[in-house]
Amino acid sequence: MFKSEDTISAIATSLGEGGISIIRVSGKNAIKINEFFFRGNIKLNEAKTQTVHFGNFVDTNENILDEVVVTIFREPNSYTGENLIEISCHGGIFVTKKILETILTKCRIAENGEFTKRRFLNGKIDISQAEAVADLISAKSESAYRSSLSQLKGSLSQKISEIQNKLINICSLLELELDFIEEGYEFADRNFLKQEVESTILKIESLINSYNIGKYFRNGVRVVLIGKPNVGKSSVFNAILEENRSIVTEIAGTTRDTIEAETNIGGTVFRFIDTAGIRETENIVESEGVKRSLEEIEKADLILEIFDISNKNKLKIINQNNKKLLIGNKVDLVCEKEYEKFENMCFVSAKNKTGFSDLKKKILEKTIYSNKNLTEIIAITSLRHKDLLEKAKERLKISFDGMKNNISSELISCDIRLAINFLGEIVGKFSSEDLLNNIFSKFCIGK
Ligand SMILES: Nc1nc2c(ncn2[C@@H]2O[C@H](COP(=O)(O)OP(=O)(O)OP(=O)(O)O)[C@@H](O)[C@H]2O)c(=O)[nH]1
Ligand SMILES: [Mg+2]
Repeated sequence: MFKSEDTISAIATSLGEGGISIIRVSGKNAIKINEFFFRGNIKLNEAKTQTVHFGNFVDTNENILDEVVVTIFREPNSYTGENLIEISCHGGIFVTKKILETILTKCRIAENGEFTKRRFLNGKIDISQAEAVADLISAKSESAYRSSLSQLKGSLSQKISEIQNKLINICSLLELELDFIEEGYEFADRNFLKQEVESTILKIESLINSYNIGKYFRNGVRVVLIGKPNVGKSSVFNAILEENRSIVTEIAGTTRDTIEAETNIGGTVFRFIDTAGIRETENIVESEGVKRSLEEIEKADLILEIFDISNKNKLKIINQNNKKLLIGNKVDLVCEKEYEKFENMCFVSAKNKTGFSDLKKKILEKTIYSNKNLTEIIAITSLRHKDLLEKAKERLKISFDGMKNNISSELISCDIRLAINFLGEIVGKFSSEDLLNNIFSKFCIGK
């Protein structure tokens, strides 16, 4: 077990006015330190683990700072695995800081994420679960919350360890062969091994592909609306958001600047961007708008290209791109037969607000549900995980080619071992200090 001599403390709740604030103290002397400042019916040193005590919190001159409730967690039954105290005081900025300052006369302030780092060092969670804690705290949508919670519960760790176990099996077979090389034994059927490696590569690929979706869960999906002037981009934008966010007029060239707004579709945050209609123009302001529209296309995760299907002159596709949905607007102006001839288009009437639930479904299909292999909500959200998966995949490809070319078992198993190590770094029971600092520095203090 990780044993740190120094005791740390920090405010665990966000600093502002509220009902209560919680100050955490963790480490060898956490209980002793609080004993020093706590005046209640019980001596904290004698209190049992997971018990709660009411009393006064005093400073070094015995002045009462606040009435508090102290919760005791004795090692190993605490968040960090060490002795840990949580002091709940009144939720004012001044009083909370005052109590922390008093405690800090006896110990030091915690660094960002240091409580969770100690939890990791004490083997209560692996590194991918620790990263999920940060994601869970910053989750702003149902999907971000669900995926980080599932990672915290160990879904990614489990998936990785399944893959690792399979690879370890392959390695043992290959390495066993080495011991009997002179006798000419071949324990493992090469075709079987090739299949095993190939199926593992596919599993890893599916995890790599889930990165985009993980990114969507975390950061939201950027959807830009483009099209010729007056086709109804701003009207469609407003209808999706169900609010009159963008100005709509019958004058072509109404929208000049890009306008952004967020809405939640199916539990994920989508950021929609209304843009200026794209056309050749002499007007300096409008042409700057057109330039911005084109820039937005580059940044988008999905493009909605809007057409006015009542106007034949405005049906030319502006931008060829596979991350695009074609939308025929103003269906209220044409008879049904007219618009059935347009293929692959999603039809709406911004005026009558029809077709939008279908459109939202298509938007989800094109983004969140585009990865058909994504069975559960295991979507990797960290670039670090993606890099390691890619490195593992590369090694497995090399070993797969090696098997095809009858390279010696020794070299093949060497590459598979490297792949196992890369996967190991994702969950990393033993990780380098640099890596740990990098991961935990992204946390807030007190976590
Ligand atoms: N009949 C009908 N009119 C619509 C519909 N959608 C938009 N319009 C009208 O079309 C005109 C242009 O709408 P906007 O939403 O401003 O079009 P835009 O593409 O944003 O135009 P710019 O910003 O100028 O490029 C307005 O007069 C709208 O009322 C629709 O579904 N049906
Ligand atoms: Mg507009």
